[in-house]
Amino acid sequence: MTAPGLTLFELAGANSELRFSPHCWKTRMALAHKGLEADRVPWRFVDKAKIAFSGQSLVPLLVHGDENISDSWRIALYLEKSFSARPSLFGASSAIPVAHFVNTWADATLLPAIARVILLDIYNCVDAGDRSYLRSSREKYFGMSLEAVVADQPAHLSAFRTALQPLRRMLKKQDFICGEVPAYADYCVFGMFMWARCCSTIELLEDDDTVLPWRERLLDSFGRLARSAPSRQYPDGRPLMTEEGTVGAPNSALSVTSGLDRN
Ligand SMILES: N[C@@H](CCC(=O)N[C@@H](CS)C(=O)NCC(=O)O)C(=O)O
Repeated sequence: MTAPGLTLFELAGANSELRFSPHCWKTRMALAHKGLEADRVPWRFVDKAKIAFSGQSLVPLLVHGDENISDSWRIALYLEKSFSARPSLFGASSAIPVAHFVNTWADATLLPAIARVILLDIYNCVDAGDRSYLRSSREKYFGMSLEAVVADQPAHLSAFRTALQPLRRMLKKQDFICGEVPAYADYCVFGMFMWARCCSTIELLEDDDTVLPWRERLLDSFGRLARSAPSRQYPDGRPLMTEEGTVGAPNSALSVTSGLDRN
């Protein structure tokens, strides 16, 4: 269902079909959960003027009629309230603070851990016009060059996997963070994995990780919405074959494949 006037501004890569923001993915999944479709507008880092009407400078930005809602968490709350007759993103209202904790854990722990693995891949995904902004803003944040941030990639990957331990233990006992069916807390964490999948050929999970079947289930949910989204990474984690037929190494020149071409 396309709700009247529902428009989502999403961060896009050099290929405008590559929508890689972890926070925008939370919103994509939330909309799908509610059975809603939005007009999805590609947005780039340097396009600040295009969303200035919202009084802030970040995406996701959801426009619904006269309402401008930014911040993925606030968008989730807005969707829950505005489309209350549709499947709940949280279940009982008492579950909202717990989902908020999961969102905060994903943003504060998982996001920086993944950034230390894929930051240079992200740089290679963004549009040429976005590169100097991305480099300078992220180098300022990390206090070092992008190359230095990802220099010890194996150690950063290992640190990320260690950070997943609470999730790993939980998913030994249940299919989703929210129980038998997925809901918003799942999407908060899944958005982080979509970020990596979209931008990088690096496989974040080991083959026997119990987080992996959870990620697979979410890739397949809502008619394979996430699996079929353009990305750099095959679902099984194998490296991308470039147009030349060679194996694309992480950080190599970007060729975006549509997931529709893959299994
Ligand atoms: N807490 C916000 C974070 C939004 C955010 O940081 N969005 C990034 C894209 S992933 C952005 O718009 N960055 C623009 C910039 O860095 O200038 C949310 O959950 O939506």
